[in-house]
Amino acid sequence: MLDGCVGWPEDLAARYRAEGYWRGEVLGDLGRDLARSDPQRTALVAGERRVGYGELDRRADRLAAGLRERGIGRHDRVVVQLPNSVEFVVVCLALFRLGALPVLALPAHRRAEIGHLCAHTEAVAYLTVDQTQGFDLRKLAADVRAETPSLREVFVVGDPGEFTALAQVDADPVPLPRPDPGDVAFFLLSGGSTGVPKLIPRTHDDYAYQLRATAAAMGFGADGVYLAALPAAHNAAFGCPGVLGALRAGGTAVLAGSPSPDEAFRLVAREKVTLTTLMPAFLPLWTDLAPVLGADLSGLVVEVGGANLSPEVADRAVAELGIRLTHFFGMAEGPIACTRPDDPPERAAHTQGRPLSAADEFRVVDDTGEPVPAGEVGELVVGGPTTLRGYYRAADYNAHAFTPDGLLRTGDLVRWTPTGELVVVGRIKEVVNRGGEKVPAGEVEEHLLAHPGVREVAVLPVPDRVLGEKTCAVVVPHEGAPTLAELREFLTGRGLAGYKLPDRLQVRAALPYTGVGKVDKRALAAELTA
Ligand code: OOB
Repeated sequence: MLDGCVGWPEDLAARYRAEGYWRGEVLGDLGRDLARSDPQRTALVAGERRVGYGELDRRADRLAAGLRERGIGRHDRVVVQLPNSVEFVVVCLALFRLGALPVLALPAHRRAEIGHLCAHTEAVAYLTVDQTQGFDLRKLAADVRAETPSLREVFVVGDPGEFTALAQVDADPVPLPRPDPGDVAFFLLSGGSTGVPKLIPRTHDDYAYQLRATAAAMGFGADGVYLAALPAAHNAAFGCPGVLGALRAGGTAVLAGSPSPDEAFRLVAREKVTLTTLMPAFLPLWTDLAPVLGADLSGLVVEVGGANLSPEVADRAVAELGIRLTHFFGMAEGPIACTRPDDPPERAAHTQGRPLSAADEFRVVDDTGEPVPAGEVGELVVGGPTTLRGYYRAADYNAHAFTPDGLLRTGDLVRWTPTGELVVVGRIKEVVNRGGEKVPAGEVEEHLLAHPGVREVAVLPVPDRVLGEKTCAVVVPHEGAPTLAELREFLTGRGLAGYKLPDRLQVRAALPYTGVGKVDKRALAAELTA
C-alpha cells in the first residue's frame, strides 16, 4: 500500500478476499476482454463520437506508453481535471494501467483546490483542458506549477499554450507490470470536513467490488446504457456503477455535459439509456420539463442521492415520469446504502435503503460512541469492504475521523426503520449541502478570515427551496463591513471554486459562542431560520 494510506486490518482483508468481495481485479483491465472478443461494441458515447471497446483499449494502451516515456509511473500522483469526455475515460484507464494514481478534481475547482491537491499529493503532473466556461485553465496551471516543485508536467486537452498537448502523448504499447489489486488505484475528494479537502484512497479491489455490487443492485448488465449527467469525476457517476461500472459490465457509458433536461432527454431517447444518476435538486425540473419536451422516461432507472430527497418530489417523479427511482446514500469515502429498483416505490421516497454489502457494518451511535436503542437517531459510523480506513497523509485528522476500532465517523445523523432501511435525518459535520455539491464550512471560513474587513465569521447552511440548502456567511466586521459582492469577488480572487462562494451575507456585531468558546452554530442556525 502507498505510503500515507491506511490499509484494512489483515484479518478483515483476508475475510473480504475469502468471501469473494475482493477478487483481485485491477481497474486497468476494465473493458480488456471485450476489446478482444467484441472490439466494435460501443463503450463510450460523447456528443456525436462513439468509441468501441477495441479503440478505447488501444488508446488507453498508447497513452499509458506515452506517459511512461515522459517518466510517469507507479504511484505517481496525477491531478486530473477533465469534463465528461472520451479523454477523461482514456486518461483514467491509462493511469490505472501504469499504476499511476489519478487524483480526481471536479471541473468546478479552481486555483485554491487544484493548488492544494497538487501540493498535498506532490503530484508530478496536472492534466486538464485549455478552457472551461470562459476560464483559462492554462493560466491556473502556470500559477500552480510555479508554486509546486513536484509538478513536472502539464498536459492539456485542446490548445496546450506553453504546455504539452495530450494528443501528443502517444507511443507504441509496451507490456506493463500489473498493479497489486490491494494497492491504491486513485483518489477521490471528500465532500466535507474541516479545513482543506481530504483525499480518499480507493483500491482496485474495493472499487472493483463497488462497481460489481452497485451494478448488481441496479440490475445493470451487458445490455445496460448508463448516462453520466453529473461530473464523471464524482463517485456517484464514476463508480455507482457509473461510467466504470458500465465498462465493467460490458455496457455503454454516455457522457453528457450536464443534467440539463434538453440534453439529457435527447440522449436518453437516442441512446436508449437504462440508468442514470441525479442529485435531488434536478428531479422537479426533470418532472416539469419531460411533458413539455415530449420525453418518455418510463422504465428508466434513476439513482437519486447526495442530498435530501423530499418524499413529495420522489412520489411526483415516479407518478408522472414512470421512472424507477432508487434512493442512494453514498459517500466518496465508500459507504453506500440504496433502495433497489424493484423495492416498493414508497421505500425510495422515504428511506435510503439497505447497505450495499452484506459485509458492511453500519452502526448508529450516541455522543459517547455507544450504540443507540433500535430506531433512535444517532451518528452513522461505518466500516466495510468499500469504506476507507484513513484519509491520505492525514494522520492527525484520522485520529478523530475514525472510531478506535477503525470505523469512519460519517457526521451524518440517521436511524433505522423497523424493516432495516436507513433514514438520513440530518448532519453534525460542518458542511453546506448545496444541491449535492458539498461546501466545507471551515474551508470557506479560513478564506474569509483573510479579508481585511472580516474579524469573525461563521459559514452555515440556510434552507433553499431549489437546492435544499444555500451558504450563508455571518460576518462580524472590522470597521466598514464588506458587501456580499465584495466577499465573493475576494474569494474568487483567492481561487476558490464558484460553488463554494456564499449566497448570503449577514453582518452582526457579535457571534454567539458555546461554553467552550466555539461558535454556537446551532444557535446561529436557529436565528437565521427563525
Ligand atoms: C455523495 O457523496 P459525497 O462524498 O459527495 O457526499 C457524501 C455526503 C454524506 O455524508 C451525506 O451528508 C450526504 O452527502 N448525502 C445525503 C444523501 N446521500 C449523500 N444526504 C441525504 N440524503 C442522501 N440520500 O453525495 C454520493 C456518493 C455516491 C452516491 C451518491 C451520492
